Amino acid sequence: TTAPVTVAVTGAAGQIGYSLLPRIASGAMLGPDTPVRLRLLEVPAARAAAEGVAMELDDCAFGLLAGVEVGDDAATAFEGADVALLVGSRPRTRGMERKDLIAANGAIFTAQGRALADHADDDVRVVVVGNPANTNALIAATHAAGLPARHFSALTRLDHNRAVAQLARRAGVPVTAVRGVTVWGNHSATQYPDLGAATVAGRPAPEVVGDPSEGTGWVAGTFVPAVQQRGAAIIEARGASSAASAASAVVDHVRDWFLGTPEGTWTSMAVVSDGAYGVPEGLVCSFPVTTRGGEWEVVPGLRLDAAARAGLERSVAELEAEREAVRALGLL
Ligand code: NAX
Repeated sequence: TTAPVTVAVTGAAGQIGYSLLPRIASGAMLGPDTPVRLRLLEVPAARAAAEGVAMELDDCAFGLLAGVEVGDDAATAFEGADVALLVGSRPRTRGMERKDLIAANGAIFTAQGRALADHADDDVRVVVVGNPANTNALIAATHAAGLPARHFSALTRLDHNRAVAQLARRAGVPVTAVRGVTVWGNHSATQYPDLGAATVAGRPAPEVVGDPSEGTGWVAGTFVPAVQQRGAAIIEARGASSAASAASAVVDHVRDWFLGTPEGTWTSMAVVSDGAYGVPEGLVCSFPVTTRGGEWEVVPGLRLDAAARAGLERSVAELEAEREAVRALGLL
């Protein structure tokens, strides 16, 4: 076995934290040979609850868990962190306007970006889950002076996994038969799940689902809105937002980032744009990426049909509006 990897998790007492922490400690995220040391960060009011989660982690007697520390100070939680999972954020409450939400989260992610730069390992990889995830990642990366923006990402893997699962179910195949799905844009209802380059057991997905032409049939009528609205459907059914699936997506995102996407396919991840596919430079946008060893590359040369192009443009417009709102608050 290797030396323990230090993983900091914010929002540790929340519902995603509760599903996520045991998965990390079990080795699902970094592999069965890598011990992990967990740092749980919470707000003071939820610190006691996070201590309770830490007690349960002890009670799991995970062989790979090298230690758990709980705190409400970002500097301490991020000290020497190799991986930082920024799950905690300020939820939207009744009467709160969008700009209030952006301001509240702007303050959190500005402070956490600085704390990461000052205390985390220089090679830390950061995943922002707390919403608005893409823009929170942009804020954190901007304030993390000295850390490469490429080492910050936002989670769109849940959207990606939802798209893969919907396609597999429609085609009547296991999810492992699906390749080449992409989620473009923002982690919001404007995201565009794209099957244009996807295959099912090696055959073009649009053909398999009986929808070979652009913008008609199952893909446009059912698949795209189902993936875009899946978060709302879970809330409707469960009375609470996605948690186990979100945690599982974080595990997948980090595992693939470090251990690599499988040969012959890619995943979706929101990363800082270098202008690829016409996405303005600097926006944190979901792209098709291949990953390995903590690095990522946007998959080049995909052809977007008219619906995908329009969907990406709409989502990018929303990302630009969020960036403008953050700039207007003086947070960038
Ligand atoms: P919960 O409200 O259950 O938990 C959030 C926790 O974060 C709370 O315990 C809170 O005390 C803590 N927190 C707030 N500010 C903090 C700070 N500054 N430092 C440390 N901890 C802090 O929410 P949960 O369901 O766990 O969701 C967490 C976030 O993930 C939300 O913003 C949610 O919208 C977002 N999601 C993002 C997804 C994605 O795919 N990117 C999908 C799932 C989820 O909706």
